[in-house]
Amino acid sequence: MKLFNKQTATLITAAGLGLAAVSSAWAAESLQDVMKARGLSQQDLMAAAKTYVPTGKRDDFIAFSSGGQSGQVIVYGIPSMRILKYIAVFTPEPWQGYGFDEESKAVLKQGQIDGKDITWGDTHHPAISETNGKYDGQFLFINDKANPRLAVIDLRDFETKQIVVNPIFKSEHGGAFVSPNTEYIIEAAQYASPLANKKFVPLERFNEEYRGGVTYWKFDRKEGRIDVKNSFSLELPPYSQDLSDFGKGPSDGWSFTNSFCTERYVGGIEKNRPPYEAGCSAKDTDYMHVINWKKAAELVAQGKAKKINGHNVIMMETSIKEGILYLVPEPKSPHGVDVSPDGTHMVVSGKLDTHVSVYSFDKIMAAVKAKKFEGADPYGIPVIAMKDALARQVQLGLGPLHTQYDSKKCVAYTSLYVDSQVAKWDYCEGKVLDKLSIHYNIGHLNTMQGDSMDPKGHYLVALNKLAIDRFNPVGPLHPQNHQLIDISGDKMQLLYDMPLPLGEPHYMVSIDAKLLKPGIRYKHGTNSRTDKPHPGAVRAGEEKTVRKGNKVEVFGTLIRSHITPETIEVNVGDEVTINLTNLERAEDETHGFTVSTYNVHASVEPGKTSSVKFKADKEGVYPYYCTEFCSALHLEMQGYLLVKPKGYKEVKVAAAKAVYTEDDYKKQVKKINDTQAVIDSVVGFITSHNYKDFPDVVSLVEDATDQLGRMKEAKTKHEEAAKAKDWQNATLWAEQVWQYQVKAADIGLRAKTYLEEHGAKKVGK
Ligand code: K7E
Ligand code: CUA
Repeated sequence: MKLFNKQTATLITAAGLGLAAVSSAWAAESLQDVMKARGLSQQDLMAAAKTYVPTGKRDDFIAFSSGGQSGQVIVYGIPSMRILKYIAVFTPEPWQGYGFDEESKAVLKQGQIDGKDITWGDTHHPAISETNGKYDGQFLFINDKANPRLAVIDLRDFETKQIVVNPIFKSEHGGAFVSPNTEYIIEAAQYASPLANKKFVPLERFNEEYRGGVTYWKFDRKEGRIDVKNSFSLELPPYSQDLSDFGKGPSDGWSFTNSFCTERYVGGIEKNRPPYEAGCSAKDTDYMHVINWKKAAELVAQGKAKKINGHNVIMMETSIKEGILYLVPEPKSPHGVDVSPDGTHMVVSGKLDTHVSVYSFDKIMAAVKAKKFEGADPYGIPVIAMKDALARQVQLGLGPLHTQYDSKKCVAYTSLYVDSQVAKWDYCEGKVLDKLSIHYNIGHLNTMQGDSMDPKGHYLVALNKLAIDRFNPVGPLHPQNHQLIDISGDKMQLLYDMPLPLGEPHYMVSIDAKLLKPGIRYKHGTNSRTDKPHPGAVRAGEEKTVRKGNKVEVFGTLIRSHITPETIEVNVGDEVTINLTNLERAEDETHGFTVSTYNVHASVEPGKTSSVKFKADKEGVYPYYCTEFCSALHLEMQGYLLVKPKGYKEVKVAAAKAVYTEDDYKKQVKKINDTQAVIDSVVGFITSHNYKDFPDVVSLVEDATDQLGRMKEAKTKHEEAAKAKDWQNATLWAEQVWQYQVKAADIGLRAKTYLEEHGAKKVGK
């Protein structure tokens, strides 16, 4: 092949040559040399081998970690611990256009509280949707503790689709956790407050008027959205409801929420009272709430709920009368309540106790059935005696917090915050199997799919609170430390430290990568935040600008390497909306869009339509451009917004002088012919193979055909101009033909490489 010019040459090199030099240099060193030079032990090497994912290969599991105060979700691969994405949830995220385009602003707006924007979140617990208690890879949910909200993320495109605000809480912690068929997503209050919260209530009225609760958000799987109207809550005492979990298998229909500060202590060092910490841990026990949520849902359907702030709330009185709410004592300041994969046991840790308590669902149900209670709490909720609910208690160490399960029967892992250890133990026999020190104070931990009915074992990630001296120092604020641990053998083995520089990730969930099937493009003209056709979408050739009064609406398109329209002319004071549809079909052909100084940005993936809106409040010249390096001519993907002053009169400007000659034109034509030869050879390769068996290649071929289709008009124009000896226009239109060719060749080469790498077969004519 002989083309050509710089761009195509670069494409061809990238497509396959130029690797030979690297591989020979690699072979000259021995493994021993590297170990010596880098001071690595055999064990280090083993750990590296267990985590290294070679170039081009993928991870076995995908982790969704809470991004803590960043209000985002971090997606990374296991075992490589490579970060793949930050999903924007409660906080604006410029790359994805989140909070900078109109579609995502509408999602963030759903999260307003009392009419105020809240542009951050304290995310704690992500949850993957389940079918029959097993992960189905369809949706992800995450809570915001600070401003009681819950978000829905669709795993078809990893985008946040909905934010709901809790109508009766002022904080929430025990969410998100899903019921075995994702009928409901649970959210439990943390810090009690008056439910209606319409008026001031003094702390002295805490016991009487402050309340906790749990909310069951109804999830409409078909719509992929929370059904706010059919959601409900249970009013609970002003204990600090903490974490929750849903029953499954035999315990399906029930949910469990632990609590602390059942002392109902309200602090007040200002009034010379002992501080919160002292008052909130004075008693030896707190309460686990045991709730029959299926029956609660029926009560709501029967109209037995009260409306508070327009939301269904089952009051304590009703819950007690109908027998859907019970309490079980749990050791001092508990944390975490984790239902075993078979649904038979609930494990609660005592932060200030060295034990974990394993409760038996059967025993609790037997006590409920026999109405065997040791008494009632101050609100009249029946209390089941600890001994009538406990299967066993196991001494694990200091500061147990959270528990996860292995694929091996009866094996659980519990984080020990104070000891900075992970304890592996048998919850059926009640014995410790192994302990591993980690760095440093561990909060949550996660085993692969370890909170579903189908745990996979293999790895455990310790989500550590403090990194202290583990990484290169970056100032007083340190990253968080996620440590990867091999749990496939009898002894746990520490494999890898990953610094996470994005808020304090409390909890993380992980899923077998095979269960995720995200799309690579949208149906033409989709609003990705509503999953519906975007009213601003147009097809190629339909682009237009519409003015109504002082409102200007642009209906444009994006395709390598062109923004249509190329100029937008408005008058100062106009309200401008720019809708852009990405016409590409090829995988990963995203275009970005911004207009200088108007604080707008959109990330427009293939098929998506996004819009940005602003007031053109100052006359002047504002370049707009594509922000994503999308092709060799990405920098040329540009245009101008021209904001004209009031009363501006068009002035005649002399046309630019011709600079191109007949010679230039002839050179262009030669270049076109040479390039066409390359395109023909690539097309020959593709069509002589079974490319139709590869949907990704079919998309690329469609894109290339698009580009070549656009060539015809430019070709006619350069030929006509040449006939008229207008060498200026002839040369420029010929250049445009070549531009289309280059783009088609770029796409064609990508298709060819794909076919070669995926073992496409030759087909007979
Ligand atoms: Cu233990 Cu919010 Cu789940 Cu933090 S919580 S660790
Ligand atoms: Cu499109 Cu850069």
